[in-house]
Amino acid sequence: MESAEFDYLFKMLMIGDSGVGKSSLLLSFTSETFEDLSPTIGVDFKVKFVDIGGKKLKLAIWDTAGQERFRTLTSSYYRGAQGIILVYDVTRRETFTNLSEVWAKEIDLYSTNQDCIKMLVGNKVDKESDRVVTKKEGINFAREYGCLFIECSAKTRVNVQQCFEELVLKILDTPSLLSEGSRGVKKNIFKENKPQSITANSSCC
Ligand SMILES: Nc1nc2c(ncn2[C@@H]2O[C@H](COP(=O)(O)OP(=O)(O)OP(=O)(O)O)[C@@H](O)[C@H]2O)c(=O)[nH]1
Ligand SMILES: [Mg+2]
Repeated sequence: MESAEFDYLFKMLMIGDSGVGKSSLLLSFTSETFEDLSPTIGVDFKVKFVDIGGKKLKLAIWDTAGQERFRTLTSSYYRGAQGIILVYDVTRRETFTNLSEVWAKEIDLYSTNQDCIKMLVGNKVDKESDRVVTKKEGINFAREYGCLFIECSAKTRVNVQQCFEELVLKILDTPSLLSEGSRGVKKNIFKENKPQSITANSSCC
C-alpha cells in the first residue's frame, strides 16, 4: 500500500511496567517475529499499514519505556492518541498492581482524547506454569476501568493480531475518534494538486 493511500491515521500508545513485553508485542505485530529485546530507551515508534473493518489504515504505534527514569519523557506521547494499550505480565503480580497505582493515573493525567479506547493486555501466557494473575482478575480490572481485554503471548504470537485488530475496530466504531485529524490523505492528492514549481525529486514531510 502506498503511504498516501489510507482512510484513517490512528495514533496508538503502548504503556506498562518495564519487561512486560510491550516492544516484543509490537515487533510480533509489525514483523511477525520474536527476539530477546533490550529495554526501550525513551520511546520507540513503528508504523504499520493494515486493512481492518473494510478500511485502509495507517497505524502509528508509540512504544514507551517502562523504566521509571524515562517516565517524564513519555507524558507528551499521550496527546491525540486514539488507542492506548496497557500491558502487564501475567507472571509478575506487581506489573498488574501498577496498572492502577501508576498507569491508569497517567492516562487520567495525560490523555487528551476523552473517548480514547483502552485495551488491557495480559502478556506471556506461554508461561502458564508461572502465572500468578488469573484471567478473571484481568477481566475484572478491564470492567472497572472501561477497557477491552485480551491475554496473549508475544513469543508464540497467540492473540497478538487480535489484540490490535479489536482495538482498531473499536476506534472505528467511535465517531468522535474519526475526526479530521485522523483522516488519511486522499489518493493521488499530490498529483492532483502539484504546483508547477515542484520538481520530480522534491519530497514532502
Ligand atoms: N516467555 C515470554 N517472554 C516474553 C514475552 N514477551 C516478552 N518477553 C520477554 O520479556 C522481556 C522484556 O520484553 P520487552 O518487550 O523488552 O519488554 P518492554 O515492556 O518493552 O520493556 P521496557 O522497554 O523496559 O519498558 C524480554 O526478555 C522478552 O524476550 C512473551 O510473550 N513470552
Ligand atoms: Mg520496550
